[in-house]
Amino acid sequence: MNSYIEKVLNEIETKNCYEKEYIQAVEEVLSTIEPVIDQHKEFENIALLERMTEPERLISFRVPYVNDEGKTIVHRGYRVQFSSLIGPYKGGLRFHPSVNQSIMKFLGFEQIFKNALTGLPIGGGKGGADFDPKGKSDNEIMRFCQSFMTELQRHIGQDVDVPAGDIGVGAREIGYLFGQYKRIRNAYEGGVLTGKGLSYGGSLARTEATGYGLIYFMREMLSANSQNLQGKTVTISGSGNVAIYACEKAQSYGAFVVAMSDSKGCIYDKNGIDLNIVKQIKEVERGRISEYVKYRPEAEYIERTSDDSPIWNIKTDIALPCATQNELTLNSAKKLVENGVLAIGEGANMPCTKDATEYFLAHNVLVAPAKAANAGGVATSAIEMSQNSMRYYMTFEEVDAKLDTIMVNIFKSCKEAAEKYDLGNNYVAGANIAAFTKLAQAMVAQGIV
Ligand code: NDP
Ligand code: 2IT
Repeated sequence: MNSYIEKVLNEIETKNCYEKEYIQAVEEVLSTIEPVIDQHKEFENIALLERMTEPERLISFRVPYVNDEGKTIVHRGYRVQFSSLIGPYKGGLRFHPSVNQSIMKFLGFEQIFKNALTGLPIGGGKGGADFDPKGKSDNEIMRFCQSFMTELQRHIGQDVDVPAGDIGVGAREIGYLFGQYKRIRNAYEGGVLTGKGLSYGGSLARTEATGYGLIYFMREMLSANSQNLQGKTVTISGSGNVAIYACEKAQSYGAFVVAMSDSKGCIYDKNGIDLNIVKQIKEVERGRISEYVKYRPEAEYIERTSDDSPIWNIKTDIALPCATQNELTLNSAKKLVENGVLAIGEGANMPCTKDATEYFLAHNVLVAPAKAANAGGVATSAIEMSQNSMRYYMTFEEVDAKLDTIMVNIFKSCKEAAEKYDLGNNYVAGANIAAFTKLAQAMVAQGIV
């Protein structure tokens, strides 16, 4: 390995020894950009990698709220303002009990590269709290969001840092967060949050964007390898925002989606998933995916019993991990390859473990890497910001067409970077190299900051 990369990786492992997801995300990027670093000996002297891997700012704060029983609960909130190199910090908020500093930093780091790939003027950030919205009343969610925003508001702004949704943060949470921001700041700063409701500044197609974008990227990747989605069997982990709209778009291209999941298990419907049932259970009732079999008794529910999700044991042409980090392990990768999988599309952030990704690439499975393949969500957030600045709304078709073009261009960047460095169809390395090249140029241009 290049000695500069090795030195930086060693320092990062020592300095952040408790942050395993963060180390994993950095290792994944640095191990693939070696050909670029080899050509730029000057980067070491200006500590380019050290600066790129150190967040500009990391904020951690107390979030107390009173639950419906009158008890006070304290959570920990975060915002990692990772990089403002090419635009205001931009990235989602995650509310999930697993949230910690390592997960925030890994997501913030990934976001810088993803946002660079979109070609739009957005820097990278991420935030959230170790709060579980599951089973909470609307009033509890509202009080939590208000408390979270009471602190967060002093760090964000439409030209400073623009949060959005992620796991556990959807339209309901964004509404409560926006209301509290506006109340405290006494200004209608529409572009301070994205993923807003359509009645107060949201963009058409933002809800669908990440899932649709994933399928647009998959379409491009398959087509570059003489394949297409028509008639392909697809399995999709998760049943949240990304999974649902990936399913919708895949079905519209004639793919046959047979399985979806949540953290407790998966459903296998050999006749094809009825997405209206999934939407009713998840978007309206906020229920569990297991309830699907009540509506479709011919479908099967398989409970999860280990780290290896049962969904990856199902034979499929295309697997779309759209739930969470490290949800697709080496064991699962082996099973998928044994069953003849053709392509993987990462809808979630870092869903494949490093050894799983390496196994796929070594067995000629096409991999659409998260930074590129799920960038349609944040790209459409940037389109929402520009609509807010213009005080104007685009139609669904206009936004969707822009999203499609952005995904086509992202795939092109990944492919061209892979070809330039003789990496064949390794789009994982291609995405990292394309994004890194752009960021490095901006970093050199802006001096030592
Ligand atoms: P949602 O909260 O809408 O859905 C999350 C889904 O993932 C649920 O089905 C959930 O199941 C499942 N899940 C969450 N945690 C785990 C876990 N530890 N193990 C197994 N399953 C889990 O989130 P999104 O759909 O918005 O996000 C999904 C992924 O996509 C995340 O990795 C996110 O970072 C990424 N992403 C999201 C974007 C967006 O625009 N929303 C943009 C780009 C990436 P359960 O209900 O049982 O918890
Ligand atoms: O991981 C992601 O890209 C998101 N959760 C979306 C971020 C955004 O600002 O829309």
